[in-house]
Amino acid sequence: EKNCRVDNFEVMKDFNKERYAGVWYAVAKKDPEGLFLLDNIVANFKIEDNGKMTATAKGRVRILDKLELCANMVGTFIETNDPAKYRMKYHGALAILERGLDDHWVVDTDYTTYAITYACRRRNLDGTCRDSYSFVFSRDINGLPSESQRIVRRRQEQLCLDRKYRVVVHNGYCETN
Ligand code: FEN
Repeated sequence: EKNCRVDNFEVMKDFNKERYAGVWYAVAKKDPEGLFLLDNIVANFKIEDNGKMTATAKGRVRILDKLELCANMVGTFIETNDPAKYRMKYHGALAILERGLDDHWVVDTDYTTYAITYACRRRNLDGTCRDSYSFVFSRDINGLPSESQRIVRRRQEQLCLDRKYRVVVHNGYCETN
């Protein structure tokens, strides 16, 4: 029987942040409630000299209902007992952009092709997730090979988020804006 309790979700075993570093293109996402990055989402993970993981993320947002811009977001990652489960403090380069503290769980990755991340912001009393977001990342802006797609699809089901994802468009908007 299927178990959608967040505490039972499996995450990447022996997660290696050094191998995870570098550029990842979001190719699909499941949105949380409220404001979020729309598309053209590119993340760049780094390991700082002190060993801590940080990341920048760009993505298109729509503010004030009609103004579009590229949000430059900055995240710093706080380690937990599980190497694949981080707390991510993030803020935007512009003060109007949202800031917050989210989970950042690396659910699965092969480091060279795909990654799938998960964040549950709010839980129901039964331990299932009330408000989550998730990214499917690819090293290749053009998407994932079908072998990786099959793996990702299975992970999405395990997160109880199958069919909740949308494709993330990359049309160069954040290279020029
Ligand atoms: C992640 C990759 C690693 C680094 C970071 C990531 C997460 C970024 C998040 C961004 C949220 C942006 C929002 C923008 C916003 C995991 C990709 C940091 C979680 C919510 C608006 C829209 C409209 C408005 C004000 C602000 O604030 N958008 O009027």
